[in-house]
Amino acid sequence: MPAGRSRAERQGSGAEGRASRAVLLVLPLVLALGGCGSPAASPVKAQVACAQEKGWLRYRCTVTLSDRQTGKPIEGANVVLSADMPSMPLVHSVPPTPATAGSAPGAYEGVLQLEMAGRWVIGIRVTGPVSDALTHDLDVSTPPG
Ligand SMILES: [Cu+2]
Repeated sequence: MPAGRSRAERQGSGAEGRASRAVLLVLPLVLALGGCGSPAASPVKAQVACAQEKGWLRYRCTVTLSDRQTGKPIEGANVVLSADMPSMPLVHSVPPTPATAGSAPGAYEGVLQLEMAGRWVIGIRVTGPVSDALTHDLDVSTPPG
């Protein structure tokens, strides 16, 4: 009997160990999804601002690209914006939109027609003098009225 009890106790602590390992695995994923970013090694730094346009769920996103090392604006890049909802895989199909050069050096703008309120992830694909793929989270609220 004492042997049986000690085996049960070991099983119990094993289950706890597995649970805490699962939490540790999930945490970096959650952190990676939060905010705006790219891998630390990325050569490109991107500032992204999306503002609602006239028309429901239309957003103008301005991406300002600079060299992470020198801080200089990246001009003459090809920038394509895309949008997807991570919570609804394969449900939406917002067409990728080429962004055009904005007024400030290194700025690129494109308009995305989203399809519903909720958390969207804006994809920013950069090619040209540098290549990179970045993302930016955009929370779209239900319009008033
Ligand atoms: Cu959706």
